[in-house]
Amino acid sequence: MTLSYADHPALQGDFEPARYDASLYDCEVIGEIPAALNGTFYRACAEWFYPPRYPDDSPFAADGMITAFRIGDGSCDYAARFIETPRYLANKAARRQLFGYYRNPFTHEPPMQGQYNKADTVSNTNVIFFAGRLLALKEDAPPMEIDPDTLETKGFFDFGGDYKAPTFSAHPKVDGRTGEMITFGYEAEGLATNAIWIYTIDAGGKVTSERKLSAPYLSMVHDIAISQNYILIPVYGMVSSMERLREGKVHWGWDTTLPSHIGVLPRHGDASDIRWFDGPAMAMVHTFAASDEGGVITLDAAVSDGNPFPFFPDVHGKPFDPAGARTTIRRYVIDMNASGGGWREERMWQDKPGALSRIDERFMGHRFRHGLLSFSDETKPFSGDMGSRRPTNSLGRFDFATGEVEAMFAGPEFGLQEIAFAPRSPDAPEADGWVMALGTNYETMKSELLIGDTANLAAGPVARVRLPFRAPQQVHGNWVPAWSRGA
Ligand code: V55
Ligand code: FE
Repeated sequence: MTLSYADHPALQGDFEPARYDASLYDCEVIGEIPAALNGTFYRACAEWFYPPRYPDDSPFAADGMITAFRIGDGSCDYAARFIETPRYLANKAARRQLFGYYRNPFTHEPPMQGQYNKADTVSNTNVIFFAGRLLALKEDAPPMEIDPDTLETKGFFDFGGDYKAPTFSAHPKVDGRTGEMITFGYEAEGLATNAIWIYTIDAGGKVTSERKLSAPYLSMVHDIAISQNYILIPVYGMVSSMERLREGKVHWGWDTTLPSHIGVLPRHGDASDIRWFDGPAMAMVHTFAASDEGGVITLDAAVSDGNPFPFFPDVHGKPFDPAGARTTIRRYVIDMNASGGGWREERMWQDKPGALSRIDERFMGHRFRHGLLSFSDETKPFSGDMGSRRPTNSLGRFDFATGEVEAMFAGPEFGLQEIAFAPRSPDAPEADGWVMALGTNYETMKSELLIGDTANLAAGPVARVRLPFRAPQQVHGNWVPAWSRGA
């Protein structure tokens, strides 16, 4: 049996699989890690332990890994570990990839054929610390609990059986003041169903409500937003059906002909209180956050007009359009007092593509002013080679009130992953603290964690934590302050 990645053009260079667990005490640091920075930067990563069964499969089906940068007293220790999902363990036992296309159980090798949810999830999308537990998330299955210290896999977690949906979003929202989680599962009544089940879970981990919705049509619901009074649910033309799954296709296809929708559910209302607003085709894969006042909701998000994912083909056979995939920051204004069912769209920051959008999460569900993002500043030099692609090279703090951005350029050798934000103290002003992101140094092809201070982003990184190898590819990650773990 051969095991090789050579036939997989997408798994070369920076994307060559990092197949190892790792543990590294006291990393090399250039500059100085701020003495007051105390906590752990957890990253959820996607790495093919065995190559995909189909070379054109989506990277979303790569195995989940968790990495941890533990920072305190100016030092940093590093650890990385594969998540032991049932799929990862079955593949290891068979010494090959038993599973077919992303979220298509009809394409799995017998005896895995037809098995999905807990059987074929890769738990690779996000990692959060909530109610005393570290949870790795993937939107096609329940959370996977991970030991926050050893990174060992503990198993699926369903909040004592009170979380009933078979799926759980990778982007739950936690109210920055109350600590309440608003989360959901979609395809909640089985594969290719348009059921979305919304849950609230209190800060102690107790499920406090369940609401069952039907979307206008089945689409990827990767992220939602919460404001003070509402839950916002975007639905857009990333579609699926049992028919396409039976035909042996990758789960999602893009359909430009469909209108998009935003569902508005009162945070404390019933499922029947949902109102669906409609607009032209767009893809709102990720949101920054939302806020409302006097019944007028503003929802800020990085949005594209067309298909953002080249590996999810157009259902009408149109070729992939890179221009349509470009995300820009937009504000959606929804007036709950108006009788109409539309929204007003304002385009806010148009010249910097690839924005990975976050806010200071202490302000989630409340009035906020700043976005925090990784982006590609195409005016800056790049000393590496990515072919026609341009690297994500900057971390920014965007001011929604003025439209201004302050930015930290990582340096010409770096390609960055998603930003994480560490508040300076529990009650520091909004977006005041440190930003960080993992980067590949294209001169060494090794990874570095770059840390900047929001007080002077233009000065560049204050510390570079250098790993003697390339770390796995991040999807999403979060800074978990020591104070939030009661440490
Ligand atoms: C996304 C990512 C996923 C997934 C579904 O970025 C949507 C969107 C990394 O996995 O499974
Ligand atoms: Fe995401």
